[in-house]
Amino acid sequence: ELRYPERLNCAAELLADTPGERPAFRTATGDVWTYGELRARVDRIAHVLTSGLGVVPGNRVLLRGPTTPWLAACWLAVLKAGAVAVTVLAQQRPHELSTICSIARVQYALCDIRSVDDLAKAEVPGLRIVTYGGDAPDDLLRRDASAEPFAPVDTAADDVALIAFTSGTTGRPKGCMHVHRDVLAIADTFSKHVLRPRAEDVFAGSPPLGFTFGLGGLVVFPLRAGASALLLEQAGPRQLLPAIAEHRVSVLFTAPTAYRAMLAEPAAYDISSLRRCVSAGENLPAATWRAWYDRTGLRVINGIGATELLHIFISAADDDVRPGSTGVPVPGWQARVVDGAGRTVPDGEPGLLAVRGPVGCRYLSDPRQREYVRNGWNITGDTYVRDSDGYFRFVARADDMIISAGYNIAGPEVEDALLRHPDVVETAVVGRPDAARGQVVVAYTVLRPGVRPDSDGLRAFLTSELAPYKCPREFVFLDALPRTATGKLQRFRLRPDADP
Ligand code: 3SK
Repeated sequence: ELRYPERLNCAAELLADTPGERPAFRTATGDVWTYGELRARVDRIAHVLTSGLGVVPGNRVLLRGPTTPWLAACWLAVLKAGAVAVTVLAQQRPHELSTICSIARVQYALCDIRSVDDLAKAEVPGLRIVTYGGDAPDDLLRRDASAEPFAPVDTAADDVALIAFTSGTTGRPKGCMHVHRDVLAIADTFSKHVLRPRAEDVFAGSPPLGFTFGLGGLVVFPLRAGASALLLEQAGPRQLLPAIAEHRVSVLFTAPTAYRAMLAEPAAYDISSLRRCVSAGENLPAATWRAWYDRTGLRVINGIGATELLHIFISAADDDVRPGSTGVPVPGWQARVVDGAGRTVPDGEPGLLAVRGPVGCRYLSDPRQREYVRNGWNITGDTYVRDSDGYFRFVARADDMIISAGYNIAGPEVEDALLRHPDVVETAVVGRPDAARGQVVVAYTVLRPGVRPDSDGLRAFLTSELAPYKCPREFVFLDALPRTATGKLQRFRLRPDADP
């Protein structure tokens, strides 16, 4: 069981122990921030927030900008000052930003100068925006601020530290509140027991800090381990490979799409520094796991996480990995597969994934709390099977099952099979309403550049991989699949009744 003191400021704790001369953050252009420099900059920002702007504990402060050490320092300073960080994505547009600010009652914003236009257009009443990274006189970094150490605000372990927004793949955003204890708990469960980082590790990856997958993987876990993180403003698959090679990255956090895209690149980079590769954000098909293993000899650590639960709660590493399975509950977590009434279903049968552990879902004034938390269990919205050996296997998002002529078909199973075809780069398999069959299976597919679309060839390939009733009736070829700003597939946009 995790035990933390009743009074706890997680930012102070993350910054406390590592010797000042050790590297904390690096950038693609070669800047290195030591722990000593990070501590001094965090303290300066905390002084600006409190003495300069009048921020008091509990105030909500929006953070927006590309992934840089300054953004990470602002996040740490907000928490150290006892305020609540509301981290958003650089891609979010004025309307989304104004909804988030209104739900979270945001009063202040620290914004990278390059991302300020959309925030200004959001026209949030009373919002005080302070920029950083530019040369205007009101720039946060140009303000006179005390160079004295900033004494962390004496927060309780149960005080809210951050509000992370999720819209899932559709719908009005939900604000998930997480407390100081939660931030350390994700490091002391998944990171400590599954990832097992070392102080010499260099972390890097693609998820932005506005997505808790990135916040954990690129800030909380490296700092808790006294390690360093390479923070990349551009972290697409094309930038990741050279960055890993140049900065000798050893721990990689990214999503299945990025692993596939990196595999599609020529093996021109020396990525032998990698020792840990984490995949989350969506399910990692066995075909992708095997292809990465064949290319690198590394066993990807697959995981399922949720903004509601802050980070990963089912996973496996090293010899415990079973390709195609997510893994077992992370130490500290419990998981079950249940029916609609909350009863455990027998092993081998699909049902709803229910989990509980050191972090729980607390939506900010949202009635959907009652759907997510039932009898103390968090119902994640995923359909899973628990195998008899205790491994949890993803089937589909609960609302992504296709029912065709009475058969239940999991879109991801068909996708996994299609991804074994050498010409297929990405695919999403959905149900389309059909008068005769209820639904028919349609595969939206992205092919390797230059490959001619050939539905018959793909169908012939699939008949040797899957039962015929699972094979798509139709193939639609696209240049790219629709995704959210955090890279999650938006299946609903491929359904014929989707909003345009
Ligand atoms: O939403 C997710 O998929 C996720 C995965 C890992 C860690 C955190 C999150 C939010």
